[in-house]
Amino acid sequence: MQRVLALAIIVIAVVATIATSYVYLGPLFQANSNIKPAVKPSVTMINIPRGSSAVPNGFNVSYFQEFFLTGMYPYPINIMVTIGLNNTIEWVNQDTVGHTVTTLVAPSEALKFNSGLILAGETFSVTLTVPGVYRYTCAWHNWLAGQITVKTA
Ligand SMILES: [Cu+2]
Repeated sequence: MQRVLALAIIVIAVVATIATSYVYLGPLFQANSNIKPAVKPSVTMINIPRGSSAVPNGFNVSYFQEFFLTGMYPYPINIMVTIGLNNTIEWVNQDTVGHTVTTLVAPSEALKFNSGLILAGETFSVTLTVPGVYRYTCAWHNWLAGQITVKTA
């Protein structure tokens, strides 16, 4: 009986942590910013769909690695998003394998964020506090690439 009670408390704690962490993430990361957003900070979701680990036809990894950094890469970037300053992006891994969100290009004053491995079914969030263009890829599956533009207005 005691063991069941302990288990129930753990389950409630985990659920509460998951439910509340999402809410607190934005305000936490904004604490040091001097620029107040005109609107309430928003969260943009990017889904990593099931089957994303399969290499698409015509993908050439060396070509990608040569041109993605310079912005001249003609292969369609899967994701292009524009968000406001201090807004959050959340990646949701709906695939059956792990992926990363690894920043290769970022504005000079910004951190090149790296998610580490986002396991199947897990999420990763980042709040971007420096305007400009960010380009990221999955470290394991380079075709999972994206570009984020953060605008001040
Ligand atoms: Cu991947």
